[in-house]
Parts: sequence; C-alpha cells; structure tokens
Amino acid sequence: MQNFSRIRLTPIVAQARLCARPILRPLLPSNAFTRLSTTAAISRRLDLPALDKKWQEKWKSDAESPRPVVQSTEPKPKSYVLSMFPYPPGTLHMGHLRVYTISDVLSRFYKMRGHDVLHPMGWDAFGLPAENAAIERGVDPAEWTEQNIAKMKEQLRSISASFDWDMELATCAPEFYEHTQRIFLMLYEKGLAYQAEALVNYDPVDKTVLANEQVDANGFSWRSGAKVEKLNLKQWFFRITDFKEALLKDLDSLAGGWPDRVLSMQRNWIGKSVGAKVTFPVTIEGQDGEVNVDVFTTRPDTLYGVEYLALSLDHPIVLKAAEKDSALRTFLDEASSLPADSKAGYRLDGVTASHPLRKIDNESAHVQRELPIFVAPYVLSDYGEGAVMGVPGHDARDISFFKENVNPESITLVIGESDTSKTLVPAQDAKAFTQDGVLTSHCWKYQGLHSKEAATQIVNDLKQVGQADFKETWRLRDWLISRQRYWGAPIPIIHCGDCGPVPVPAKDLPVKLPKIEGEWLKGKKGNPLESSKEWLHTNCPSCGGPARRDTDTMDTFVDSSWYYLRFLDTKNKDAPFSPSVVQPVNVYIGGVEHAILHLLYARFIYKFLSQSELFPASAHADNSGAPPEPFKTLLSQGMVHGKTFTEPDTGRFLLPAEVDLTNPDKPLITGTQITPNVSYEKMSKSKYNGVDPTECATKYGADATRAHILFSAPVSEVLEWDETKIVGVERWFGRLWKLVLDAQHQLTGSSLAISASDLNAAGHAVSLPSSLQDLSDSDTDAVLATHNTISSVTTCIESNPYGLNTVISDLTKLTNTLSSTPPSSPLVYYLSLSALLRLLSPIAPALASESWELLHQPLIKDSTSLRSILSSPWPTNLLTDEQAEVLAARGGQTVAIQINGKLRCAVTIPRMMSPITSSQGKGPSQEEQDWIISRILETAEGKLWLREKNDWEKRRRVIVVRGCKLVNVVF
Ligand code: ANZ
Ligand code: ZN
Repeated sequence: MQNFSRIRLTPIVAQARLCARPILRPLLPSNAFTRLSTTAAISRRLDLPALDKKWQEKWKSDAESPRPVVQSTEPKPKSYVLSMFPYPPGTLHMGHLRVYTISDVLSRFYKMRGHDVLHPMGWDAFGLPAENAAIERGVDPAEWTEQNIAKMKEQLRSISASFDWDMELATCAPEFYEHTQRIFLMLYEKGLAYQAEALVNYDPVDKTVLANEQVDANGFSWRSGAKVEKLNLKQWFFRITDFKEALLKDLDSLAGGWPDRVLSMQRNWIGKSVGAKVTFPVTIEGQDGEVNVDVFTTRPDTLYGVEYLALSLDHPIVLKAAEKDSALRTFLDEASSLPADSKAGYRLDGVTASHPLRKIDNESAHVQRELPIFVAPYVLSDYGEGAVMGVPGHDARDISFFKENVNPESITLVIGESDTSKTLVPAQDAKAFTQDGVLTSHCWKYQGLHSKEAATQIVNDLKQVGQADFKETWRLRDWLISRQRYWGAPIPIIHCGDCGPVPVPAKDLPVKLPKIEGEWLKGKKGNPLESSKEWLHTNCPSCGGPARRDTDTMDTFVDSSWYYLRFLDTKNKDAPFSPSVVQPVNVYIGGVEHAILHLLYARFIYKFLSQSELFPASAHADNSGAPPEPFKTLLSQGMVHGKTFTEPDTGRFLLPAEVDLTNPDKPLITGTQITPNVSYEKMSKSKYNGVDPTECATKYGADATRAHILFSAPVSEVLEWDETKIVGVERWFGRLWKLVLDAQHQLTGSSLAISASDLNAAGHAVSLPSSLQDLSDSDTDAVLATHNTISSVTTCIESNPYGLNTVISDLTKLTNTLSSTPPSSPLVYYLSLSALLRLLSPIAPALASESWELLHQPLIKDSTSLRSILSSPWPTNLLTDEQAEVLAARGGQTVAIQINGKLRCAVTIPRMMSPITSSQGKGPSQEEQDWIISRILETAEGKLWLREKNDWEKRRRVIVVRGCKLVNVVF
C-alpha cells in the first residue's frame, strides 16, 4: 500500500470569526454557543473513517428497528434500481465497489426525488466455484457459501451501500430454487424444456459438461484448464430459439436505454443471416448416382469463384467415408480438438462436386470442372448446413485454407470495384476481396451486375432448376441448461421405466439437494447426486412404480434469468411472484462481461413468463404497446484496472514491497533506485496490482473511496485506479467541511429561521426573496452557481448516468465557488450549502449526514425533529430561467485584457450561465474559455483591441487566468 500523510483540516473557531461579515451578530446567544462548543470538541477535525463508523452504526440500527409506516397521500412513482447480484466469493473487489457505488448513488437519488425505490441485493450462490472451493476445503458448499455471504454483507456495509436487506435472497436457498424448479416445469409443460442427445464439451478434470463459452479458443476448459473432449450425452435444453424473432426485434425498443455496443453484441449473438441454400451434386467413387450436398451462403454472388467444398467433421458424407478410410479417422480424432480457426483440411479421395451453375451455364469453362471436397474443422457442424462452398477470392478464411491445402498458383476474383477488374492474382500477393462490388468478366451473363442484384438473380435462376433457394440462418442455439454437478438447482423430473420422464408434482417442490457425503468432499470426482442412493431412488408420481430422480442440476444462468422478478416478492411461498408486483427493472447496472448471455437468457425467460399466468393480463394482451423487456436502462460499467509496476529490463511484475512510493509521483524500485515502468492493467494476483476496496474504505473513509471511484472515469470506460489521487477528493471534502463549520458559525445567532417541517418537505427549506435586486455580488455568484449545479447534477443522474463522473466535478466547482467568495447573507449561505449537501449525500452519505446536522444545529432548536439528509427531498431549481438570465446578466464580471504582456483594457461581460464540467475543478475548461472569449469579442473595447488594433485571426496564444478575471493574448 502506498503511504502518504493525509491532510486533516483543523479549522479553528477563532479563525472563522476573523472573517465574520457585518451581518453577523457580534454576540452569539449563550445557548447557541454552549451547543456549538460541545459539538466542536468532536467535530472540528474532519476524520472520514470516524464519520463512517458513527453513521454506519446508526444506519444499521435504523434498519433493524421497525420502520415507521409513512402514509403518503399521493402514489409515488416506482423505481427499481438493480446491480447484477454477485457470486459470493467472500471478498469484495474493485469491480464490486464500482458497480455498487453507482447503483447506490442512483437509488439514493431516486429516493430523494420522492420515488418508491427498490434497491435489493442477493447472491448468485450456486455454481462450480463454490463446489470446487468446498471440495478443496472439505466443507459443505452450503456452509461455505453462507459464511461468504455473511462476510460480503459486512463489506458492503463498510462501503456505505444501502440495500433493501429485507428483500435479500440467495439462489441456493430452497425457498428460491423451489421456484426456479417451478419455472423449469412451466417451460417443460409448454415443450420448451426438452432432453436431447448432444455433442457436448466434456471437461475430464471437473467431470462436467461445459457450455461453449466455457471453452476457450484453443479448446481448453475456462476453469480447470483441461483439454475439453467432445462426447455425445443426453442433456436438457431450453428452446430459446422459439423466441429468436422477438429477442432480435425487441432490441429496437431498447435503443437509447441500452448502450449500442451491447445491443449489437446481442444482435450478433442471435445472428440472423440472410442468404441462400445452394445444392451441389456430389459423386462418390464406387457409388451409383449423385448425392446432394447443401451449403449455406450469404454470398451467392460469389458462386463463380467457388474452388472447393468443405464439410464439417460429422457431416454424413464424412462419417460414411470414415468407415473405410483409417487416415480420415485419425484426422477426425485430431481435428476435433483443433481450434475453430484452424486451417487443417483432409481431402476426400474419390469424392467430387459439380458446380450447380453447370445446369444453366455450359459456356464458362471453370464451372464445368469437378471441385475437390475437404473435411475441415473450421466448418461448424451445427451452423447452416454443416457445409461451406469455398470461395478463396472473397473470403478470408477460405483463402488461407485454400493456400494451405491446395497450394494454387493464382486466386480467382469474381467481384471487383468494376466489371473490368482483374480476375487472376498470383497466390502469394492475393488477398480476399470481401466487400460487395461488381461481377467481373468471369461471371458469364451476370458480368456487370452489382453483388446484391447478382445474388438475387443467380439464386432465382438456380431455383428454377432446383439447385438453390433463399434462406435465413440463425446463429442462436437452444440453451443447454443441464450440468452434471452437485451445487445447482436439481432438475425436477423423475424418470420412470414405464412412464418415461415425469414432472415432480408442484406439492413435492422443492426437490432439495441431498446432504453430501464426506467421501465426495475429500476429492471424489463426479456427480454426488448419482451416488446419493436414498435421494436418487423414488417412486414415479404417475404410476407409483420405482423410479429415479434426474441427477442433473441447472446452469446458474437459469437462476439469474429470473432473480430480478423474485426480488419483487421474496416472501411469496406459492408462486415465484404474484402478477400484481410485476415490474421491469428501471436501471440495471453491471459489468460488460455479461453483455451477452446473462442478458439474453433473462430477456428470454421474461418474455416466456410474460405469456404465462404469472404476469398481469395486460402484459400478454396483443396490443400492449412496448414489448416485454426486463431491463429498461442498462448501465454497463467498464473494468477497474490497477496500477502495475514492472522492472524495465525484465518486465517482471514488482511486489508492492519492492516499490518505494515516498514520492507518489516518482516511484522507485527499492534498493536499486531505478524508476519502474508503470502501467494500468486488469487486476490480478500475479501482477500484484489488486486493491482491496474495504481496506481503502478503512483508510480513507467510504465516502472518499466512493467519490474517487465515481470521479476516476465515465461509467462505461476502463477505470485506472490510482490510490494516490484520492488526495484530491480529500482536499475537496476538507474545503467543504470548512465551509460547513464557517456557515454554522455565521448562522449561529443570525435571524434566519427554518422550520423542520419545511426542511423535511421541500427541496429548499427557505426561499429567496422575490426581488433579487438586493443580492450582493458574492450572493449572486453563489445563487447562480448553486442553481446551475442543481440543474446539471440532476440532469446528469437522471438522463445521462454514464456521465456520473461529471457530478463530482460539478460539486467540486460549487464548493470552490462558495469557498473563494463566501455568500454574504446567511440566507444565501444556508441555501447554497444545504443544496450542495443534498446533492452530495448520495455519493458521500456519512459526510453529508454529519454536515447536515452541524449546519442545522444553530437553526433548529429541537434536533430530534431534523430528518436525516438521506430522507430529505432533492433540491429543486433555485431560480426560474428568467431569473437566472437576469441575474447572470446583472453586473456581470470584469475581465482584464492583456496583450503581449501589457494590460490594455477591462471589459464587463455577463456571468457564466451554464456550468461547464469538463475542467474537473482545475481552472476554466476549454469550453469556458471559449465562452468568455466570445463574450469579450462582443464588447466594444474587446473588438477594438482584438480585432481592430490587432488581427485576432493571427493570435498565437490565449490564456485565461485568475478565475477568469484576466485574459492574456499573445499575437
Ligand atoms: C460462401 C462465401 C463467400 C461466404 C464469401 C462468405 C463470403 P454468417 O454471416 O455468419 O451467417 N458458413 C456457412 N456455413 C458454415 C458453417 N457451418 N461453418 C462455418 N462457416 C459457414 O456467415 C455465413 C457464411 O459463413 C457463409 O457464406 C459461409 O461462407 C460460411 F465471399 O459462403 B459464405
Ligand atoms: Zn411411472
């Protein structure tokens, strides 16, 4: 851990008094002074970790005491803010900190906006990792998971995350998985859950079937690292493909709410391809007649360029040939574990294809040739027709395969920029021309047609002779949901010798997992459900005869495909949830690693359920308007990268102890004093760059940690975590704290009166006088800055939460404005500061809570009537647009203009109206500078000096300094 001393501010009351303004009464009322001095003893120093301790304890006891029933007269708008629930590994990481800070800020914001907010938390607690960890440690996965949940819950409290813990759920609890099983059976009843033999990925180490995405590009298991084998096994599937049209089409309704990138990842995964099925007649030596081989192609316009056919490893022709060809059998054995982009091929002896165009074109010599046929692992057996027409001239994979397996002298191009484009290119120089274009002289009567037109014509012509037809192909496959593992929801099916598979009757749910035996925990491999004899053997619910339970459990993606609906009704025993509570999630926040599968599965299950009796009738009415979608807005947050130190010569990762950070800007390798290389990389144990968020919160306080993680990057971008920069937040909080103490001092004894009920009810407890004529300059600045900040922060959180980082810079700026020229009237001081604190409270709840109390001590006699800032209303705009304009124009600000170092004139320009946030509090941003300069050029003096006496267009440098009070122009 880096060490540097943190600043601690120690403002002294006496100092504050020195800058007292005339409006302050010279003498404090004695009771106010007494109260001040008692609190002063504990609160003068800003100690953020101590504030956490105080407030977190209070929130915990508040949460445990019965909630007052608030009778609200008006129905509140509902908001459901959800962060993707974690798998409980026992320790919180920086990714968690980021996602939960974001969701916490949003949920606190909507609460203050008067919404009825649901912000629950639960545990994605089933799955292999818990099972493996339990085996390693010899403990029951249930116990291990429970301990981890308790630990993580404590850690979540330590970062001041406020979840609705009364809605907590864990997917491994029988009360939850009972309903996962119910949903399984609902799918089963509709024929949407079925068993089928499938060539599956089998991990011989973990002894389990893996989903395709759990196998890396080289064919190894994502978890155990074992070489994955292909086995044919009976598996359970969900028929997600029945919903493919809606899953694709309804993405359109999410535009604007979901990031475009995620929408296009979903589209690609569903993968609708429009093309044609083309039939190639194939002759096999020693066999009479021809057999037809169909291929799927999206580019029928390239048909004149076909050089070969390639078949998948389990194509019927290949399997047939393998019976007599032992070399082919060897190839197939080896090829099954080759990566999908492998160039390997096996040419089938005595098997050739004739070109389908021969049926219509007997002039072009090259379509009269017989084409070779290869077996190739790059052809997927479960896509299209499991066969490909190879067009080296126009497909990148085909050209490399062709060069590798045929060694041609030249490559034929049948499409080009124009119809006279070159058609033959020497193989060594050739690259595939993959765009659409115009058909070349190689293409008989189709020469000169554009790709699109040619494709249609060729397919139509071939259709006439029975050799092709238009066809759509989808990439989406049915969802393989069974796992041969223990730690998951058991599939609620009983297999009977007479009746076949029989659903477990609803009254017998849940099918609970049996307690597992010691032997298995000590490392016995395989599925313990198969060896739990008592559990396994049961009676058939239909005929009563002896039967066996299904020993598979469900993929954990099944749990997470519906958990967000359970949060709405966690106590419901009879059904997963009741139709009356159904509501989509308003904002869903999570990592981009779940952009495809989890979201797709959740969308599928939501659509399925929306047609069932579990949903309100309105949801399955035909003309209900918006299509059923579970997540209206999706915030997909970027990764958190850690500061990584490496030795420049060797690239070796350095341990924290090997780096001397006495000067955080100049790290040195201890001992050698060499400067290490610094980079930001994905946090990992081997790079020694991981950071523990709870340690950070202990050291700097949860508030500073939260503000820092929000500030460090826009939500969707990679965040480079640099702990040393947290000092920026600490300084800001220090300035804010000083302001609070100063305001407290000034308000003590002022005539400002505030009623607790106004405070609790309204966005502002007091209002500005109707005439703003008498505001002093500093008050005008404060009012305008506060007004603008309220509006920019509100708009950002509500309409552009991806820009949450700008909220921090807006709040920093307002703090700076108030600190540099404090308002002169207690009313304005109070208004600005109370608004600032309210805006801050979702981000830094402990600091805001403490400051809120301090600020109100002099104003509210009965402190018990002061509601916490966290349940106070969000500030509304201070001014009407018109007022804001009048104020901004009034008096204006004076800017001095220096030309080539000489002071030339001073002009008065309007005050800045809208807050501009990109400068992050470090001086005027480019936008602000541009704005100021345009205003200067509008003044007579500005024009005279910058346009007439000098040529503005020839300026070399323009610098805006001293809080925008001086502009330096160099010509
Ligand atoms: C000939 C061709 C020429 C192709 C060309 C492309 C470009 P998408 O868009 O993903 O649907 N293909 C068809 N079935 C395949 C399989 N089972 N395994 C691997 N590849 C297969 O891709 C469709 C294209 O992928 C098809 O169009 C086919 O190659 C290939 F210049 O046909 B094409
Ligand atoms: Zn039976």
